[in-house]
Amino acid sequence: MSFEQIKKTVFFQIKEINNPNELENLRIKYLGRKGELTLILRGLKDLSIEKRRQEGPLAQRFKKELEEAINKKQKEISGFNSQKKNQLIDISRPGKRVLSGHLNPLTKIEKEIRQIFLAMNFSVVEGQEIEDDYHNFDALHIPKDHPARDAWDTFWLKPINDKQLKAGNKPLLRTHTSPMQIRYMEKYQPPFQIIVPGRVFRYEATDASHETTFKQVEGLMVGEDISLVNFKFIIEEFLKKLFGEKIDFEFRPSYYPFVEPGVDVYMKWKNKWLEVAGAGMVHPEVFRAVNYNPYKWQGFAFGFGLDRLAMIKYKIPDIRMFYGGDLRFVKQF
Ligand code: YSA
Repeated sequence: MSFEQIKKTVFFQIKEINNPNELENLRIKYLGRKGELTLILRGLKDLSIEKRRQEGPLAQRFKKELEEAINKKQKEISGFNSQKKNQLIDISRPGKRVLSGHLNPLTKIEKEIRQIFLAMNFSVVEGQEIEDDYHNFDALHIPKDHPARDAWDTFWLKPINDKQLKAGNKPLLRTHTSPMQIRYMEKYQPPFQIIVPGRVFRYEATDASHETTFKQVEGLMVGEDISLVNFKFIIEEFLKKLFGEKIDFEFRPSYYPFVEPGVDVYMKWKNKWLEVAGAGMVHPEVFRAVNYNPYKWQGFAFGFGLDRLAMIKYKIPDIRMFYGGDLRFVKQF
């Protein structure tokens, strides 16, 4: 075979080969001691000086290309074979541990709380994090300039149009989940019982039990004969299901403009009493704001601090750990 003929066929042949024996045979055929290319190269010395100068370098380059193509194919074939070997499963070998992610304790406790209330026939409603001052304050009987507004230090947002400049429409990050009481009652008629889990925001200093962003679970039950006794029963049932029968908690009188009477729920944390919820019987003015007849309907409402419940349940000493992003913390749950 001439040099040109070999060139035309050999690379095509290499492409078709898929086992090491065939490849070795090809190598011997062209590059072996008596191989076709070897003989051509050996014959160069018999050519005239001019022809040798012309064909010599071409033949050497071709030899190099051929050797490289063979080496490359060899690697391909051996890689393929070892891959094939790896595909055989040795079922006697110990299994490989699959690393799984972890739920943040706040997500975990929220899931549990949703289940507890669903089992008590409550519906779960989602709210919005960007609110207006009417729903966050006014409709909840907290008028502008009322000192009670100070209890909810607010992140105000920049109005994006003229409408949002007007009192009542001013945008803010909700400071509590209670505005959803208003939004729900504006849309639906009683009787009903709902919870609203969600994130809230406060412009305040942080410490072991205070964050600027935390979660609350709002609750609202409205009907014709709802009393403080129903409220007490639901709260006790909820806490028992979340913490077990042996729990340390107490109710204390409190004040919120949107309830009458107002109550706080306290639980033991790090051997101290910690407020875990604000609550009470819905104020008649709140019912008036949503066009409910306060002589016909009664209701109770509550707002639990979800982070604080999680701190007590999982014995977490500082609320800021939830948002610290330390995986060693999250992996414990
Ligand atoms: C009251 C009466 C109702 O009819 C309905 C709801 C409420 C609760 C009211 N909306 C409210 O936000 N009250 S609160 O300011 O005392 O917060 C409620 C709970 O959220 C607290 O008991 C506490 O558990 C938690 N909390 C408050 N500020 C917090 C906080 N958790 C973490 N960081 C903070 N900065």
